[in-house]
Amino acid sequence: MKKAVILGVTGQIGSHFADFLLDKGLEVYGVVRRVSSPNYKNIEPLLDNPNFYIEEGDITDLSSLIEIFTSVKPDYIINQAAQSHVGTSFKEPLHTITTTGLGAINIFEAARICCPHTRIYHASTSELFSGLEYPQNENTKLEPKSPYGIAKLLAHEGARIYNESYGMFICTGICFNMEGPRRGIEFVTQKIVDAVVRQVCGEDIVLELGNMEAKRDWQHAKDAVEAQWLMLNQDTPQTYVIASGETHSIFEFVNIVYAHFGIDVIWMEKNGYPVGYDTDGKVLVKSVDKYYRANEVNVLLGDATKARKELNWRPKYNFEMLVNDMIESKLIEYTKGG
Ligand code: G4F
Repeated sequence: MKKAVILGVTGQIGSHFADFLLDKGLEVYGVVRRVSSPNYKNIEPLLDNPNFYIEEGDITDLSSLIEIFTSVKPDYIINQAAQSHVGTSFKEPLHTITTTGLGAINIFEAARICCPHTRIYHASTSELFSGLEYPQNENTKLEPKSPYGIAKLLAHEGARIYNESYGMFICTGICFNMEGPRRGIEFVTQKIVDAVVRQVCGEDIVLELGNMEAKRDWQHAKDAVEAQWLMLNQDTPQTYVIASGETHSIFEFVNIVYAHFGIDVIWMEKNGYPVGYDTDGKVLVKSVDKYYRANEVNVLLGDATKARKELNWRPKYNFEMLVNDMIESKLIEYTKGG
């Protein structure tokens, strides 16, 4: 039985990866950081699976990684662990660089010491790009605009250097935004879906957002995981852009979610910020200063031609299916028990 260690197993992508590998018949070791209130929501159904094991460790602690890799002897290491919120990275730059950047180097270093032949997947990101030129592919200039982007650039280049210097197998996915029902509420798609469903269920709240003009290439998390697995099983470690090839603004996303419930949003400007009203003049959504970032990647639009050709990767979800999946899951969550 092949074994995989997943760093960041409790997060959206880590938990989907665990499901995927268990379905493929692998033994999965999920690494979990010790915290006083653990959040196992995404992996709850796996806790009774005889092929799923929890290991306590932290990517910022090299010795914990060495211990895990030495005892498990994994065939695959999947790195999905990070401080992954771009907005937070402006407030906590050093923490972000330590976890997201140096944490990845710790993983490569621990693997070099304990299991240099293990295949590693490293989660890179479209936040490496400036967003000034698009569509973006593997040859687009890397020019991050946030502390998160710098941290990911360190890790991205680290992967290349460990491959070149030690002949390791670290493949890298430059993944564009990955969404779905397990997406954390602090990310914009889930924040929008959550608020709109609450409003539709009768809660008297206003959805507060930041910059609604930014455009993102949103894809389903499950599709991205499939591409990541295909990369891990190539002959050589490569870098691939993984994206849907469509881009939509935050405005569009908001309008589509309301439209799902037959609600037309009427947009106006108040004190220089957009405000969205329903047809009775009630405020549904507004843009507020506190959610704007110090710097922003304005347009992300990925060109995944290389992945489509070399990995024969074909996403199963289009944009509409992704939005519907998120709305339907949220409706089930909020209407359970009335
Ligand atoms: O959902 P977001 O926070 O995702 P962002 O910043 O694009 O980053 C995500 O995708 C990256 C890949 O491209 C990952 F590397 C990263 O880890 C993460 O998963 O924000 C999307 C957009 C931004 O332009 C942001 O400024 O939405 C805008 N936005 C507007 N109002 C907001 C809000 N974002 C958040 N989180 N919350 C708001 O209220």
